[in-house]
Amino acid sequence: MRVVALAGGVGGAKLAQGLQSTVGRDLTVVVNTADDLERHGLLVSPDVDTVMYTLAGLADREQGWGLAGESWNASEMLARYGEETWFRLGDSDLATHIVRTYRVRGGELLADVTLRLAAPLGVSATVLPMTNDRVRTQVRTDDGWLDFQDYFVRLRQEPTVHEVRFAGIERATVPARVRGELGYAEIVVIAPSNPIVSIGPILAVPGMRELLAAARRGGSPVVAVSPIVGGRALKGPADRMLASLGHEATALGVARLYEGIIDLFVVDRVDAGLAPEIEGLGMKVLVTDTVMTDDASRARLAGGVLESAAELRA
Ligand code: FO1
Repeated sequence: MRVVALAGGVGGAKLAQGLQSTVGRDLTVVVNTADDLERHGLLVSPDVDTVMYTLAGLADREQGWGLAGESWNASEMLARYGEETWFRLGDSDLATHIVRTYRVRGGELLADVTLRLAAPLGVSATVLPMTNDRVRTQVRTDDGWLDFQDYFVRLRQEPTVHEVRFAGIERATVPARVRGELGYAEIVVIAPSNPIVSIGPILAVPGMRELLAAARRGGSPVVAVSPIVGGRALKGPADRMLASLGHEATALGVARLYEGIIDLFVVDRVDAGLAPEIEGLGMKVLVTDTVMTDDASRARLAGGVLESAAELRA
């Protein structure tokens, strides 16, 4: 079963790991790159790296991002040189950014560089960026427009977000390899990532929605898993962001954002009561345990999602 997952960082990486444990090499993960940034002259792709490290079994599981057993000597030295170090880069993680940066600056496409980074780490799935082009999420707060990581890390997601934009998105294109994988996909899974700033940019890459629509026309269902459980985001600011942008901060609010794009929406048992209203949007609903606390729950959710999606193909 060829599966393509669309994912952001931590929540997306967990489900991707469950999917990889189920379908192995038949999984492709298309990852948000609008959170990317330049630090100390290096290109950093936080969500791509979170997915890659998680699929390689190398991630710091407590933090969700970065590498397990990381040391921070370079960061301390950078601080001595007067560099801003609020966005922390571990010593081993730095190697990833160094290799990414010189290969991209040498003319390689980000998609090819990402494939060449994941392979030596032993990742069996195919990890691809949503685009090779530069796209940057910015959020409007009371203090004006901020770069995403300024808001997310430096300001700890405290400011209220009034508006979101993806700078550069109109010129971005879907990488050829992503087009190909979506063309072959038998099931497309939208991971339980922030629908506004993680899945939002992926769906906003010109041509991406059409590729999902073509998959559906070809009989391959698109399934999304709610990142909101009982009205709360499991991680990050998705609940507050939904509310401040005028959406309902519930699984129903997320389902409304995916209306017309998906065939099946997966909600947690605590949200079973929302199922009739979600079905009213023209999608099927799977009610199951969606909170992924360990490898077993990641694999269980992935298995359940794929099984229900496969029934839609039959
Ligand atoms: N998140 C933090 O909260 N603080 C950090 O200092 C930080 C550094 C960092 C470095 C590399 C990387 O791949 C991810 C990093 N993240 C950090 C996570 C990242 O900001 C978020 O997970 C995503 O951008 C949101 O999806």
